[in-house]
Amino acid sequence: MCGFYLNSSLVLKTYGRDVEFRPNFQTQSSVTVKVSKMEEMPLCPEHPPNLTGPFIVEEKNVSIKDIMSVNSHLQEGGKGKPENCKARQKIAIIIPFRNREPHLSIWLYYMLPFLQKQQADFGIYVLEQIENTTFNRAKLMNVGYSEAIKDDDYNCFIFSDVDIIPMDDRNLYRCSNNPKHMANSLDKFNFKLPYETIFGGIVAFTKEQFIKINGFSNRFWGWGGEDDELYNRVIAAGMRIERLDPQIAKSKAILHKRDPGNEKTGRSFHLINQAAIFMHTDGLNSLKYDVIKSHRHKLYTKFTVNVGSSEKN
Ligand code: UD2
Ligand code: MN
Repeated sequence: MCGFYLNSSLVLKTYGRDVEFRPNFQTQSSVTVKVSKMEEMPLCPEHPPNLTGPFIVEEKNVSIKDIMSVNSHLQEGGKGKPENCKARQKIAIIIPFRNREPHLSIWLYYMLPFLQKQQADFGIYVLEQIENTTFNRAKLMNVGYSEAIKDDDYNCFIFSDVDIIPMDDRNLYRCSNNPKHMANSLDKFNFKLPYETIFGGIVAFTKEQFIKINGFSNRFWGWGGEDDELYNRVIAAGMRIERLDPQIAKSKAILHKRDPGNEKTGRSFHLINQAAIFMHTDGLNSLKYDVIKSHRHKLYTKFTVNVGSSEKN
């Protein structure tokens, strides 16, 4: 009793609020071991050592159960990190989503092993928009960013369509000194840019870069325009975009019909050229939404959200 008393009062003085954990020596020592292991871990190399280059991406039926069985070491919520080194970036992958389960399965099937091979420290976030509202891809991206930063200390955000998968593991899923356009070499466009300023599909921003442009516009309802407006924000903020060598950036875009609820309305298209003005008031700082449901799946974290409707915005 005396020993315990002495120990706990000592701890009280030294550790303040942690006092209730201290009498348990088991806990104390395991925490110490973990901390020192992290401190000792070297930084991961800039170029992951085990990359093998091009691979074939097939559109096949894969079950979530099968994907789970080969990714058993992931943490709940679709989080992974290298075991023996400390990653240089902490990456949130943000995927806008509604009724695309087969595409999400293919994406996870290829991307979870891909990210681990690249020694990424990552979390996967699926932002699902509720039914009966016009789809708003850009707003879902802002919601994904906002929820991800509440969840973990990410410093890199990769905003990716659910239907694009890289075909070469040298295409590093990382942020750069400037915002990066990563869907610059798609099979459906013969691995060429359809136009020079295209900025759709997959883009990567550091936290600072994304804050600098106030995120995406929230005002693009239905298909199209939001990616071009984003490009204009980047330029207006004095940044430029980067792209990888198209040979390495080769990616598969799954072909599909336009989804119901994501028709082209074109009503926001006049905003594309006004990005420099509206980016200050329309974006992360004006974002409103309700989380209807959040769910930590083994392979991803999903937020089902109400982002409102075009009529009210
Ligand atoms: C192009 C762009 C895309 C976006 C879109 C216009 C490229 C390579 N892609 O893609 O980034 O700018 O045009 O908005 O430049 N989604 C759902 N459910 C839906 C609707 C959309 O999950 O009902 C998600 C899904 O992640 C999808 C993404 O939104 O990949 C973009 O929609 P899309 O695939 O219909 O657009 P697409 O292929 O024309
Ligand atoms: Mn698509």
